[in-house]
Amino acid sequence: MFSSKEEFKEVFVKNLESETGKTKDQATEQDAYRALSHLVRERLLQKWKETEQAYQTSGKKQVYYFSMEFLMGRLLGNNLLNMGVLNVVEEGLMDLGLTLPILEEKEADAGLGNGGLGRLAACFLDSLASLRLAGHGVGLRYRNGMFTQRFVNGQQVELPDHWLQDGYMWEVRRDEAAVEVQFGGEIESYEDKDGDLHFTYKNSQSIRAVPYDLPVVGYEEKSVNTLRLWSAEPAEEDLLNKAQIEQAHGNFIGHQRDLEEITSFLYPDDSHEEGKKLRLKQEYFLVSAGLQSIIAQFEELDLPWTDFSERVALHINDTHPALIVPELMRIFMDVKGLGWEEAWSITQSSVSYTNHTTLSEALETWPVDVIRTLVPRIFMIIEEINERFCQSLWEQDPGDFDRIAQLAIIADGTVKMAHLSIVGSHSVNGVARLHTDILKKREMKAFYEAFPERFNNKTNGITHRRWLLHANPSLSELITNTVGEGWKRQPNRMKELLAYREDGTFLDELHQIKQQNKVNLAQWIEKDHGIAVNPDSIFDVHIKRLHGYKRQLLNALHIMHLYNELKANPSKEMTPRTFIFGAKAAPGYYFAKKVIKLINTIAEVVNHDPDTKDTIKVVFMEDYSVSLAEKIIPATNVSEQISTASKEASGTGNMKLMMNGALTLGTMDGANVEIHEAVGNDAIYTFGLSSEEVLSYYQTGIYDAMEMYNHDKRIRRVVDQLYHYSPFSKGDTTFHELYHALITHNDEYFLLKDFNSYVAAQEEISHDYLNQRKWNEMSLLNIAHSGAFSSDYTIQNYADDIWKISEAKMLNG
Ligand code: 26W
Repeated sequence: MFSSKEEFKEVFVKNLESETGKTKDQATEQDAYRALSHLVRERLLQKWKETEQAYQTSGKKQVYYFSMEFLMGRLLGNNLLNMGVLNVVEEGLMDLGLTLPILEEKEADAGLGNGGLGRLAACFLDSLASLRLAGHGVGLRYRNGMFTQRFVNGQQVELPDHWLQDGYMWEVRRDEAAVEVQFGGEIESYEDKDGDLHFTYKNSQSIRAVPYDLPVVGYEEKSVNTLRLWSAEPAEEDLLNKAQIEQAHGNFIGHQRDLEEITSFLYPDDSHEEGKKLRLKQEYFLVSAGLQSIIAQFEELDLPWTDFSERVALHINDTHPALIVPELMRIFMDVKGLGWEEAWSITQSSVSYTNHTTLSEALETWPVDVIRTLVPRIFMIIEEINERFCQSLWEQDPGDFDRIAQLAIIADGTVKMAHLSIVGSHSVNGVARLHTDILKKREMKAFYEAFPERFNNKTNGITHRRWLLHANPSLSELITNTVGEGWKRQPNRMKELLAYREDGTFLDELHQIKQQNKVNLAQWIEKDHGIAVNPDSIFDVHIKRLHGYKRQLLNALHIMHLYNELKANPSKEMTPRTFIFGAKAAPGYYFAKKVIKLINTIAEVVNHDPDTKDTIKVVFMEDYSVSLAEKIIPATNVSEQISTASKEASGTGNMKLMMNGALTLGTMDGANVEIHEAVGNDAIYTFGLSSEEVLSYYQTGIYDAMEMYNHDKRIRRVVDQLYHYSPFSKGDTTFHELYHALITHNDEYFLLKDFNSYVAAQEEISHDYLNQRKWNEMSLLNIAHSGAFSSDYTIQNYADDIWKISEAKMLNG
């Protein structure tokens, strides 16, 4: 792209000056960011077009990953890295008196996701492009992404995220590919002269879907794939009609707003299905627009419909895009004239589905009435799918009504989206070994028994390019200097680092890098939060969505416990710690917001108390996001992965932190189990109930939180501090709900049950950290074994087992 630093400087300055009309010295950092991004984007276009052509002409299958969320973060740095020009650009900018990381900060995060599920989708796109696989994302262009979080009086306040405000550098609007999506109205059917049934829509509302494409640059610019984000606009015809009717009423603007509302914001909830009509509208809009454009592309190939599933794989990221199944049926039958059997067989062999959670409150179901009014034809098709499915169950096992009732897609006036997804797919996967086992043995047992061949596991992964190469350049450099370049394409080769586990010089270097990253983060914390933290303390990090099952409250209780110990004995020996939190709570999740308030209150107390402030510091970092994660993760010593066993489907933060040399403090949950297996028992701290134990407690109902409280002084002390007068409660009732969750509601997530083993594990950490040599060796083990969790391997497995796609050859090599 730029053969030399000098060439880069020349084009960059020319670009900057011609775009802004300012001289280089007059230009702002924002100007420089824009000029640089513009330049990069321009240079990508050629490869992007080539990739598209190569895919279309190669005759290979393409996969479309449908997801309501893509948590992309910033793209500039990552694109420069993948294009192989990061160093040239960084050095060139330096000559010009500019700093790349500062320019990168000018880009707004594309925060089009809540958490794990959305970030996984982003990592998958990076791996698809880097492995030269023809795979694209299909999503929504929300005008407001994940809300911006602020703390006022220690409480979370949500501000809208206007990420498109200054114009987004990485999108290309494609008017020519716009399609229309129909909502509502009534369905009328008529028979033609051959006796075939046809359906027409009366009074339905048409909404224009306009795609915006984002380039997804693969490593070494092997290929540039596409993330297509759909935006809702009023359809022209509809606008004209309505304008005529409504101008008199002056309600025209309101009408336009209604139509655009569909892509106005991301639902900020990742664990409770809200059942809001607008959400269902979003889901259908995504599915219908996405499928129409994919089908149009397929039709350009002039192939019979029977070839569809050999050319196209459609993946649904959780059940949110599950309407793919009936929508595909609708298009095949109503628009393309196929019969049911043929349409069904093509649909099933094209569609696959990933489940990301077993939390029952997160499983999507929609009231029949809501679906019927919003998408009447789709509802008819779902009914037919359900009827035929129940019929086939009956034929397999006549008279087993229980089984049919259990598996039916429609039951009790609701449509179960997970059932629709399983029935309409050829593959169903969980996201970590334990999670998939739980699906098979419990949550989806009856389906597993009916269709064992459909179920498989695909343990999650993360892109080592963003999370190591980009986020932690100094560690990456050390790895490269030690084992060569090979690990960048074959991350498993990080295992070659194991040869250095007893090499004092190497371990010292590793330590130095971690220390420097901690100093950098400490500076950031000081600047942003005004809190001075000690870089020699243990950086203990808990970053993820705020949720009961993720147990940030357990971490908080432990800090209260440490405070109590120090207050009782100020000269007590304690390894200094900095507890760092990052988490957003769903706006309507009352409990979660109380936990934020509690942690901020603890911070106020311990950070200022002369008996504790030099030993414990607590920092709750505002507005946790992908780019903030990139700053925190390289500086972490301890990775808190303390979910109630069986609840965290996989976790992916656990992998990012391990890859950056943090030691996991975790329960045997999700992918922690596989991390434990990879690093061995001596390089991880595990504690707490097993998933078997948790599930059996839920079954028997014999757990008694009150008993834990009554029989354990340390537990009683911290729990009482929530309810009675304490330095934290200051005598008011702010934290009573937290007390009630633990005592009155019997501690649903077993915090009290796991408290003592958690404290013991933390004590072991405090002890081990003092032995720097041992700590660094454990850290090395984590880094060395982390390559296995690169999403490149995960994606290769999806490609081989589920999608059946292979590397596409580019036209010019
Ligand atoms: C409709 C409301 C809603 C929205 C999103 C319910 C549930 C979700 C997601 C399934 C929540 C999610 O992000 N799940 C996480 O997915 C990650 C990627 O597989 C896993 O690593 C996490 O364990 C899982 O919690």
